[in-house]
Amino acid sequence: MNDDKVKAAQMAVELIPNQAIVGLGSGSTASIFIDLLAKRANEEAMDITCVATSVQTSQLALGFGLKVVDIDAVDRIDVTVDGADEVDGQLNGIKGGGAALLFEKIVASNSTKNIWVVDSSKQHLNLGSYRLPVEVVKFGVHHVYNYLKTRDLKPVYRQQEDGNYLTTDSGNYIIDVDITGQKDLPQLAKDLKELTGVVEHGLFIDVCDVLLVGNTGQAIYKD
Ligand code: ABF
Repeated sequence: MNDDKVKAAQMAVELIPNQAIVGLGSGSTASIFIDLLAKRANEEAMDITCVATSVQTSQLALGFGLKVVDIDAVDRIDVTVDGADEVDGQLNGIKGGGAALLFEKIVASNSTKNIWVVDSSKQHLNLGSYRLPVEVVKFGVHHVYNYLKTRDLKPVYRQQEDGNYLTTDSGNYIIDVDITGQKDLPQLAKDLKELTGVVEHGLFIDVCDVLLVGNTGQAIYKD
């Protein structure tokens, strides 16, 4: 287990109130957080209800004995803890390396506070080292792919090990694009979102409130 991810997850667990509706992220760091949260919830008899960002996370949390409910069973999520693939100095990020970006964004946008847990390898001055995932409905997907090509975004279909296209929890495909050199990310986010067939993309702008960096022990708050 990566010690830096464990440290970030530990820092996050300490920020969870005793009574809260908690959004559970996906990915390896979020999984460590879920394990630690379950332990603390049990030891301190916390009143915690969770909402998961993927089927895998839901199963993991239930396995640890946490109470998991459907997102529509709660009015609001108090705090969500999730990982990220890349984060810039303004706490904007790329997420979706684990293909859970759609549920992650829905949970994040219904959360009062969003905490991201990372190690410092995820921090970059500008976003783009990591390819941006774009979730696209299957019908007509190749037309979206072709359009992304004309935008010079170098699209690549996300594949599984068996060579088939990966299908998300919502039954869509993922196309990963290269955003290196894109100067106006809010505009790119808007353009992608407006593209018919695109369900969501992994650019999370102005979402993260607190970034916890495991190996440096830093808690960076959004301005
Ligand atoms: C999740 O965390 C995903 O969006 C992302 O792909 C993943 C990356 O984190 P980790 O390194 O913790 O697995 O939020």
